Amino acid sequence: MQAKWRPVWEKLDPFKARDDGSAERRYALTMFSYPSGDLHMGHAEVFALHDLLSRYWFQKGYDVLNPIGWDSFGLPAENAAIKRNEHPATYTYANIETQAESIRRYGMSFDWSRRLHTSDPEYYKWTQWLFLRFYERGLAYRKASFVNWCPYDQTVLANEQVIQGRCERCGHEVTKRELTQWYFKTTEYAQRLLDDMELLQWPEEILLMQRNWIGRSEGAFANFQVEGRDEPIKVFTTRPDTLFGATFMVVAPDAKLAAELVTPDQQAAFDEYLTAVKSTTEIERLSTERDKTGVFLGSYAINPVTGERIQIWAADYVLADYGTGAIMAVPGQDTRDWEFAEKFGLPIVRTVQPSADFEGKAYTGEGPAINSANDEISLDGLGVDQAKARIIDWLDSKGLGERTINYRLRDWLLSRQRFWGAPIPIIHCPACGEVPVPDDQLPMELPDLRGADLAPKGVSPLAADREWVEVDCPKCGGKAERDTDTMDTFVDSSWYFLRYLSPEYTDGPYDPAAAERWMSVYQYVGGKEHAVLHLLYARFFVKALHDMGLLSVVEPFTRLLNQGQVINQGKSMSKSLGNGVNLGDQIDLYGVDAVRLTMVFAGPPADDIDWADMSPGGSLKFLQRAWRLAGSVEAPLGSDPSTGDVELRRITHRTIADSAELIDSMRFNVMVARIMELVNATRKAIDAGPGAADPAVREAVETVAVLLSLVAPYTAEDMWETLGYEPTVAKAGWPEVDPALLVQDTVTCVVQIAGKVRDRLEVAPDIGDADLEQLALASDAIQKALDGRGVRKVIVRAPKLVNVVPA
Ligand code: ANZ
Ligand code: ZN
Repeated sequence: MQAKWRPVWEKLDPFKARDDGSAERRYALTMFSYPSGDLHMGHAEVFALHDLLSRYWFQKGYDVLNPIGWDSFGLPAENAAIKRNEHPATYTYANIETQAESIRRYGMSFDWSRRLHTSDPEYYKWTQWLFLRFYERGLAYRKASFVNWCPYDQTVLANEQVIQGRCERCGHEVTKRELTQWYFKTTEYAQRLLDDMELLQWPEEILLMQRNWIGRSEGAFANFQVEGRDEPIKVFTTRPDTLFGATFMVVAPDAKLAAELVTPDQQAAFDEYLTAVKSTTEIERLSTERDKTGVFLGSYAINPVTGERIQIWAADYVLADYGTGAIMAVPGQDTRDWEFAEKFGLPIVRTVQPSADFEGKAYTGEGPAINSANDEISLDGLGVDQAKARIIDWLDSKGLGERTINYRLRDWLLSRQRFWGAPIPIIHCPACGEVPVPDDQLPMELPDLRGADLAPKGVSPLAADREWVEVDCPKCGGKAERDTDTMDTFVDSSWYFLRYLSPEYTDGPYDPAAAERWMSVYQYVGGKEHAVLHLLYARFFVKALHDMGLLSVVEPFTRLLNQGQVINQGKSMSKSLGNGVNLGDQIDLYGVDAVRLTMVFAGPPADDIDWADMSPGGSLKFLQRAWRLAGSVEAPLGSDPSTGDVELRRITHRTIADSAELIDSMRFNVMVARIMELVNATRKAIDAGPGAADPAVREAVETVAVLLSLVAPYTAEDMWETLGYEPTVAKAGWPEVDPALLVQDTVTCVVQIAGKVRDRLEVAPDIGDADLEQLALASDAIQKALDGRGVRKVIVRAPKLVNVVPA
């Protein structure tokens, strides 16, 4: 069937978006793939689910845009290429061809005319162009700081790419390095990223992950004077009400402030400590289980309300890039501070009265403030919220602090010390500083570096190509150097859905008129592993583009569907476990349609699919049963179904109506079950009467073909041909439902009085007990038989029986 239909479809090209205003537009998008190897079972699942939706909208008559491309820059391809001693470009483009062939074989309804690869110069020219627009607005900037470093990939990573202290790509433990790097100012959008979530129809789980990642907390800044230093230390606290209990301070050892505060006699101890801290992951640092470590810096601060002289320590449980990188430690109310104070013998003062039954260390609960008064202000007796408000007002009036909101979200570190990415279009000039590459010189192409050693060494391989690096400054003409870092692949994927809209457009990254017509993406389908990566970055990009006047929408993806994982024998597939399942083998064994059907039928789309529990052979058998129906039909093409068997017609029309509802609510597996029921009913109608010549049978089989076209395109196309139609069934149109055929059948309900049948009622099969009781008692026959007697009890067994017990 593949050999027969592929050329026909490729010639018809039925899935090209028309974009002519002839129908309502719908943008269907599936996450594009990394070209590392051929398609795998995970692709097979996401493609099957995504294609079902797109094909449904095609059938419904929408002008669907369903593009495909490759996220072809990046570490996975680069690492794989290096391992094979190949150039990343060779490896990448070969894989793209392999995947493209597999996708066509899989029968996807893509508009291939919009195909793109993010590693093509025609694409990354615009990635660079966008970078420069961000740069002009101050949304891209360079700064030195301690950054996440992957010792295996020899490159920095964004916070979002550190998963439980490990590199998102290779799984190695991440360490810290001080480097000057490029950032996008995602933090400027923190609040809007939160607020606009209300525009999104996304799984609550993903929204929650983003909300936590952005991590908004309300609190205050408070200033602490330092002995012998002009500038005070500013701290961020969510519990300003506990200020009277701040008995020492802690700064992050890797923050600049620590190095400034350390006194000469503590320098050696501090240096030793800092070295140890650098190899500690953020997860470890924040862990409450870990033994507290730290070092006294030798400096003292003054608590602004108690006037006490308090020690300043450095400890790794305070992070350099959160809040201000310094905290007031309140052991009485904070668990980590308590542990630290206990270990190093620092004073502890409770400022919240614990409840009577409390027997712990730090008390983090509610209670009246205690030990919190001086000559000017008293919080004693106030509850936490009141005390917070009072102290913030006081700090504010004294110029010692202010109310504030803090976000956990960090700016997005975007530069990478690797070859296979878009070069950062900046030139460093000793005289002019950072100079953007002029737009008309874009793309700033990668040097070829064929034959060069691309293995990660901690500096970008681009730096080794002196001829490429050395340029004339675009501003002063003097000797200057190109930036040698490349951009994170997530920059490429933050705007690819816009390039699809006008892939040939040369006046900008996308045609603004096309964006006006198609955006936002109506439905995005892909994995939830991107929750705080791609899905957050793309939202940031779209908001920034909106602010630049380049886009009218503020969100990229209106709806989101996250498919589950395909696992095997209860575990993720992996080489080391030896439980991998090869997609090509499955297709060879059962065919494309059976694999697709199995994926859709496995369960709700968000659930994992254990391939060991699946029966692609069973799917194949079902498809053959469905396919044989087409050959059995005897009623001629165009025969009038209204003259056909009403029972079968009821089932057909109910299946069409239910399928639409089930797809809209993403219950695809149930829809497949309904198609199976229709197939069985049709077979029965053929074999046991009313027979193959009944026009209702033709109607039923045509319906099966159209419904199946969403999941099993080859089988459906073949059926369509047998039924006497021209290809393609993909555009047959969604069958119209006759509402008269949806009216539910009724059942007969027997109404008894004291066990004797007195009436029969025709009722809906799903009638409720209460409704049925009311109906029974209202019946004339029953009222007559009761003859004025009262009712002691009514026993209802909906929908079949009501028994009235008279008084
Ligand atoms: C005093 C205090 C007393 C605090 C108390 C908490 C409880 P969230 O809610 O997560 O934003 N903090 C501030 N900056 C920090 C940093 N760079 N590294 C580690 N911890 C830091 O947490 C805010 C609280 O975490 C702040 O409020 C501060 O401790 C701490 F009973 O200040 B708190
Ligand atoms: Zn210059």
